[in-house]
Amino acid sequence: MENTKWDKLWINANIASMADGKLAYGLRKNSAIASKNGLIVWIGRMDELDFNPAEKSEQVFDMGRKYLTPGFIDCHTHVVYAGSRAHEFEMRLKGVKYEDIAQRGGGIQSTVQATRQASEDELFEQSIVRVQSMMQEGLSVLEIKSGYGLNIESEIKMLRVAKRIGQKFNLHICSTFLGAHTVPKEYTGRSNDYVEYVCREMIPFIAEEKLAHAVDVFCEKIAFNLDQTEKIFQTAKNYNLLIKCHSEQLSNSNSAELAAEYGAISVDHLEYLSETGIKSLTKNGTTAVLLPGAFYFLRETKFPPIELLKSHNVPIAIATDCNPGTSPTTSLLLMMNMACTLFRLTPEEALAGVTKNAAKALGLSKTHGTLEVGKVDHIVSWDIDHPAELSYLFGQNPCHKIYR
Ligand code: DI6
Ligand code: FE
Repeated sequence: MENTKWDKLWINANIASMADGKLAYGLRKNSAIASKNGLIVWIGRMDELDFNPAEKSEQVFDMGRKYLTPGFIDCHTHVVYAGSRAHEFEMRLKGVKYEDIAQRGGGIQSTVQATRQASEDELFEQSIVRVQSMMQEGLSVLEIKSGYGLNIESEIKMLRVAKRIGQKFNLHICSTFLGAHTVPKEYTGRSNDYVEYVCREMIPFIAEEKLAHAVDVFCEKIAFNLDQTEKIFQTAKNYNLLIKCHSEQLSNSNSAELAAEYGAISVDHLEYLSETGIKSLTKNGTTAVLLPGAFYFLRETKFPPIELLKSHNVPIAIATDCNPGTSPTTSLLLMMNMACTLFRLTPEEALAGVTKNAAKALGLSKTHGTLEVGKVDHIVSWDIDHPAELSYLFGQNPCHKIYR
């Protein structure tokens, strides 16, 4: 007889399911949730439990009225890299310009040099320190970009480390190829030749080896222009890879519109996004990923057009953008606080930004991002008295336990 027992049952819980509907946070107070084979099979009120939990489920967790949320999803990180740029932080505090540092071979180039020199094991060991820190805050899905290798062997090394991280921590990893992060030194003055290399050699190999799900481009004056970006998008499309774009971060280049026209699942940063760009995001169902850590660390003054994104119903995700140059942080909780304090999102919008909408930004909406029947049972319990505390507290981690 088929075993009809559930695998896991959480009882006496306040469940911030983040499911769409009338209830803020999709909140179900004094409720229970059950899963089997890693998927949620039942969710309801405690007074609907007309059976003995221990007879119904292999494992029973009495949550004592703790709050449960979906597992957190960090949908934009450069967490795999070698070395540190702390010395640049000191230089910038003494007034040295970001651009001047880059001119002197600092900036992304210095991380590229360190990442190319590191062995795969050294790169793995340095990166897992940051991932372990992320996991203290209820992480269940992690997007990891390449982009500090800028040649095929080093880009592959980075993507292999990303895969090993998923295996070591039993984390769901979404790998993104960001070979178009900046022009490497050996191609100085020959950016078009480098784009050809990205399109003709790197993307085909990475697609065939299934080393990445998506392709991303840094479209910016200091990186790649619109024509080069479009060439890379077209190649990504030809190889059935999802499209993302670092868009309108330091200036407006209309890359968000181009990305949306290519069916991008997300455009990211967006400080200089125009209303025309926003309309194309709505039309194409592209998610906006805001990165308050980079905004804060660069002391940016141009805010993303939050109210226009909301009025045009563009889903907003929030991520760490964990990287050594502009956002050296591993804390999604701090990003939630910054999204509210700096960008004026509500706590509910910030929590949706690291769950439901972060899943959208990775093309995972069918299986992740909310606590509903049929979704994965990635559940986190928190020592809080209201879900708003997850954005209200900063520099404090109320995570009780991660069930993955
Ligand atoms: N935008 C950023 O803020 C980072 N990359 C990007 O495309 C900067 C990465 C770095 O400085 O190492
Ligand atoms: Fe980034």
